[in-house]
Amino acid sequence: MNRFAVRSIPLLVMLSNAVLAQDAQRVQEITVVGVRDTHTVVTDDKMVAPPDTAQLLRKMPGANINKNGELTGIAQYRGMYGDRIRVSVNGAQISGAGPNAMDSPLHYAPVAILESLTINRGIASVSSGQETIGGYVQAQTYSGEYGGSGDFEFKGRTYFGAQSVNSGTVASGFFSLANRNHIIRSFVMTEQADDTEFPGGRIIPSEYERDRFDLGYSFRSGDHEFTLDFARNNTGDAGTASLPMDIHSVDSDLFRSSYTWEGRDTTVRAKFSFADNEHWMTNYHLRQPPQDNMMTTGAMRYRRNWAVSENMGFGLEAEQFVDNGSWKYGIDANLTDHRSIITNPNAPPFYISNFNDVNRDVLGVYLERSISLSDATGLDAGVRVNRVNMDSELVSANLNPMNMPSGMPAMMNLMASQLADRFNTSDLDQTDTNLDWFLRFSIEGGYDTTWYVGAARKTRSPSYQERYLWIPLEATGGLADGKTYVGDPNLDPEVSHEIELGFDREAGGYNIYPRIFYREVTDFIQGTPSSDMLVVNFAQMMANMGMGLPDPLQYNNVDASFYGFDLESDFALGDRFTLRAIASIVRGTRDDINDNLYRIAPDNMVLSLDYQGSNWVGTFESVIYANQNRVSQTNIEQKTDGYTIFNLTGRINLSPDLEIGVGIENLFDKEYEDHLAGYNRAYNPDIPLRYRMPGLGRNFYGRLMWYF
Ligand SMILES: [Cu+2]
Repeated sequence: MNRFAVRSIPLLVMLSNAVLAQDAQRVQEITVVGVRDTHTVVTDDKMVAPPDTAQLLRKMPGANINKNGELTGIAQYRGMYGDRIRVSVNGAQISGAGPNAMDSPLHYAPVAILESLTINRGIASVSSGQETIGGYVQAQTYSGEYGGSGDFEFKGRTYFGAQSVNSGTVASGFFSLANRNHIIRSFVMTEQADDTEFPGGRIIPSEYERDRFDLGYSFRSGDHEFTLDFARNNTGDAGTASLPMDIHSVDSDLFRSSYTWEGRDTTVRAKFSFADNEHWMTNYHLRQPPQDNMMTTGAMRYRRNWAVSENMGFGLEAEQFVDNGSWKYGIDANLTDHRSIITNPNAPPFYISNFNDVNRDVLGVYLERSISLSDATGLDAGVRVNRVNMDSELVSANLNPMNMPSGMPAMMNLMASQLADRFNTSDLDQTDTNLDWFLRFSIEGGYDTTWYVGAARKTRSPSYQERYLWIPLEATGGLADGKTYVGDPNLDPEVSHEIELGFDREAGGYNIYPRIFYREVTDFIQGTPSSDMLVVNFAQMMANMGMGLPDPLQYNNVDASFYGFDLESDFALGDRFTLRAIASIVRGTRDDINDNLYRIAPDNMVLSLDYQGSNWVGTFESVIYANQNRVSQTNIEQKTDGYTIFNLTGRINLSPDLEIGVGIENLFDKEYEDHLAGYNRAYNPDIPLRYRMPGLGRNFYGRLMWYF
């Protein structure tokens, strides 16, 4: 019996007791016919080598990761990524401090504290989040369990991990003191690694260090439950070689609280969260600093960036159970504030007020219905209205720190002040009212098959970078295409219309869950070549000095479509062997011109064979990526070749409380390019500048989990 099975039994008993106890007083919740609409990975059941939770997405149907560093994974789903994917960490939405998403939301749910990661397959309900245009990902961290009696019991889990590819280690402990009414919990973690190896050398810089501390409390009594949690994240030096700078620090305080009341036929959920993130990054402390060239000294091109964000989130929802299903009514708010200032430590008067107190406040209201139309048919439907208000304070810069009367710095400073004047007099205060809806219909069709059809309209207002980037820079939420961009406060929200079809076939030992989808996005926000002479000339001068590429892009509303297919399936081969397959295919194209969209995952498949021993589990896995020739000319994207790598893992339970796991990733040390990892931007003798980033080399890793 594996560890999970051993641990599940008391949980199941507890659950069924709870259900029995509730039956007496609660209205029977009926099960509405539907297909399986989520895919969850439970960390305890899955060997994971990297520290970044986003890596788990690579093995989920339709999902992938845009990797800009070892701790900087940006979720991709069915061709959309970044702010188009709603990521929640314990129900809270976190908008990181980094204008290039160095601290993307999953940065705040490290693998060592992660309990599970869930991706919504296909169309997300409107209650799952405010802007779910591209999908919905949920990270849940350990929170402990209530005890069975009034006596307090001390419990916990330690998690130690190590890997060879970067000499990375992680040590963590989760501790709880709980009885039937209270849980007091805490978590500590420290992790660090050197630069990562690939078959041709090392990725410089890719080292990292991160510490984390959590403290939480839950209280339940009768129908009421209340929770309070605080987390402190301290990320230190962490290389992001696909971006123009590296992380020097990310210091964050995260606070969240929730209240749930389960009445006779109504459940009320309230939640509140607050995050305060501060971030430093530079282009000189982890990578080779700028060197002297014909136009300027290296010292004049040192850059350091201070960026902060504050988020506040609030949600109130009532779910009402009725004879044929349920109703949900809710309101929610997410208020974010960002600031970013770029300086040069060698020339203190130099500064660029990159984002000055930009606000993005979203207020939403929704109504959702789950209804059992008959014994064999079910319908979920919902509608949401979001009001998005955005604004920015006035901006400025000093690009002439020596106060030269003429020459390049004086000229660029003049152009920067013209750009700032133009931005400051434009209509910075913007309000959008966005309407979302969705329908999901399921019908049981015999032969162990449930058919499914879904449709949705989803919207997204522009990000703060897309609206308020006023001077050509690479502050793009982590696009990492090497292009400089400028924003436009007058951008319109994106509107996506999507249909999805599929079925679930669950026939004993053989289960398959395929989906096809098609979506059209009007006013899709994409960088297009700038024709603004001031912007173009400024970027050209920067390029002449050795800073970035010429020909900047301007965020614009265009038309795009996405379509594809994904599936998951499993097949039992006798009692002990299971074959599993996950496949993902997506296309993303521009509809206004003949071009592909940028950074779309290549077609890929994960095939694995599990063996269930008496006290151990083994998995042999092949990960197959096709080449990606459908690249974006607009984003000067480079093609990549396909590849296959093999992985091997094993977990053994030495006792019910002790598990040891070992694994080898990239068994044959295959050298390959990771299409979604961008291009090298730091000096490296092993990888030329602006060449594709390699995938990781052979990696031996292990973990030890001890429950007490
Ligand atoms: Cu950053």
